[in-house]
Amino acid sequence: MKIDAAELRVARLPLVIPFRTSQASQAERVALLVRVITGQGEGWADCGASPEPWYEPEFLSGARAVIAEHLLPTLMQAPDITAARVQPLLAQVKGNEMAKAALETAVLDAELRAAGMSFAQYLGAVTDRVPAGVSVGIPGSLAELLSQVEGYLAEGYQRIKLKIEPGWDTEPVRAVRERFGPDLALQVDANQAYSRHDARRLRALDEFGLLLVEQPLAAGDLPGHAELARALATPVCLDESVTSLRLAAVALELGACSVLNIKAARVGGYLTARAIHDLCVAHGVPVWCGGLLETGVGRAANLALAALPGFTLPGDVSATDRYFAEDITAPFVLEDGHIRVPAGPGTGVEVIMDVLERLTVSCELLC
Ligand code: NPG
Repeated sequence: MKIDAAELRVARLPLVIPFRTSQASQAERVALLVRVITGQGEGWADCGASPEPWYEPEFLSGARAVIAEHLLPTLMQAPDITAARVQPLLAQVKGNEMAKAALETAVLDAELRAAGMSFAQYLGAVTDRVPAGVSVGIPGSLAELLSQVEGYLAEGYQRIKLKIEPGWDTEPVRAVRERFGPDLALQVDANQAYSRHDARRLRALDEFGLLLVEQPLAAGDLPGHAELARALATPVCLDESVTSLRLAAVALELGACSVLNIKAARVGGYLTARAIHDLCVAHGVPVWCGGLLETGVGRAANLALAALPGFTLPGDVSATDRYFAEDITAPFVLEDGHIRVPAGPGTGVEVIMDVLERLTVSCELLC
């Protein structure tokens, strides 16, 4: 297929509850949505980049610029484009994985819709529903945290992830354990907030029987994570550190983690995400699907990824009402603690254009 035109649209979706991590606080999701228009139909993607470069070096207006100025012109010159050709064609551009992932995903969506195949089928899903976890931001108080966790558990969420930072770690974890008991599937995410000197502080989490501690140290510090992994009983999981298949292999080789969070946006798309999954399966390393507060467009594709056999831990794939009062696709709902994997062609969801138009703050057409 050939890309005739593409639309880059920025939409603002208010969050139902502000979301704070050790790095940033947000009250809305500002989404860069990519629509490719081809002779055989359209494809959509939700680019993972945030407005500020606080989670990853990439950020929204940078992603928009690199797509418009470098990536899209290259793809639009190609006479015959498939999702599998996107990364090789874009290889001259270094980094910018989220921007590349958005284009690969939109092309894959168009390709699969034209072929009548779902993302789940294409990626090799082995289940039609996945267990839902939920990521709980850093709240204003312990009481607020306990009430949020209680609410999520009442809704049926099967795993709770607490955001932590120095000064907000053992106390909230202890409080949640004491209140909800030892059987609660519980993990923590530091978003790089600790340093190698904090090993003792992190070791204090060992007594709580956590599933894992996610990204405690700086993204570039793979040796530090390896050292920490040897010092902790709690399994170390990587997120921000792993932006490619090569880095996933290096991390496993160094023993820098024993669990991996896979986000397709962070690694350049669903094809690399699947390759990292395959690598982890070969190494016996469990993986789970991370989230970036995606709209329904991004969540649909994440659900397909989370249905692959190596995703043995519940992911950050929650129901729509955990994020937004109004989404740009039909809502995803919890069914007995699970979310259904879309089965229709492509991502299997349709964008509700009048809602999207209302939430759009800018839109540019490139042709
Ligand atoms: O459920 O989509 C979700 C959110 C999961 O905690 C989550 N995401 O650090 O992984 C993260 C965090 C995040 C959200 C990071 C938005 C950056 C932007």
